[in-house]
Amino acid sequence: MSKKLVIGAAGQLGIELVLALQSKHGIDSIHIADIRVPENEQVLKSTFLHLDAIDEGAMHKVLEEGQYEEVYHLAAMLSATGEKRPLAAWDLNMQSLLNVLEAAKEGWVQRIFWPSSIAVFGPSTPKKDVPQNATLDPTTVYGISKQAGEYWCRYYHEKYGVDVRSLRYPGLIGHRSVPGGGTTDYAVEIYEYAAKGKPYSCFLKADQALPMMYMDDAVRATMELMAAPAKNIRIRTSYNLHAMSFTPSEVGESIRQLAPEFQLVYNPDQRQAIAETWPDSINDQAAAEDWGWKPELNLDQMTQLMLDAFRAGVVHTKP
Ligand code: AKB
Repeated sequence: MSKKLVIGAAGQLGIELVLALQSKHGIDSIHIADIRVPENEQVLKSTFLHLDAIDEGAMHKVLEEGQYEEVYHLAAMLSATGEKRPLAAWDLNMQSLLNVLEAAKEGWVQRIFWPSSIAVFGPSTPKKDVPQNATLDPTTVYGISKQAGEYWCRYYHEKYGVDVRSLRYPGLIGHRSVPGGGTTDYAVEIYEYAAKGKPYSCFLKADQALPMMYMDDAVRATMELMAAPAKNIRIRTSYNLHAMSFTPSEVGESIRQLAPEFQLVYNPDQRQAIAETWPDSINDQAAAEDWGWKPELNLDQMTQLMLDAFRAGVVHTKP
């Protein structure tokens, strides 16, 4: 039981996590699953399993046959897309999680990682330095599914001893994969436009601060959480995680230090209303105490890395 499976391997986080797991454990130790084929040659060197995560029978067949040491279950519909298809978002986000938890209860999986999000917070949560045990008050279906999922994780841990671990990710910013359907996606797109010398129209307001994290920090947090001794994991709902907090206007200023001609305009859409319910910054002391979490990258360091990567043409292209 030393194999690891990433479900949702074609997604923004999936691609990045598979690359990191491959380089740590070897290509053959990692299996990847998704309903679509990942658009990344390196990722596809691992065994690919076509899987609809909502299909209980198919999921259980894969997990029983695979007998995985670790399953990273990342398949989900994010906040903005989820508001367009609320019932489909609920079905995907909940049913797929329950399929994995049941498989672990059967003993087919030793350890599960499942992502939660800052979307569990809402209007009655404090805006700044949100404590680990703050009120959860989600306003999106995505956020409701993450809140419910957190409690399902704790339930399976307490009732059945399932070793399931989780992080409340902020907006994730990376250049090796494309985000899809999130409220924080602007913070990836903006770099791609800037690197290509194109003006960017931001779908959030200039002063909308949100918690964000460079992808390498997020992947490292995930792997450190999964490598920690089970006795250290005191929180079985989901850990707060923080790295930086910035507004679109601040990221624009950071870009202009390296690309002075960059033009940024604002055309807020329905995603602004979602962003307004989320906090600015998060207190992640519990993660630091329990398994040593410490972010490494700040906004300007991330700007340099993102612009360099997009300028070198390492990645996807949208603009
Ligand atoms: C989204 O914007 O929906 C996600 C998230 C914060 O979980 N990036």
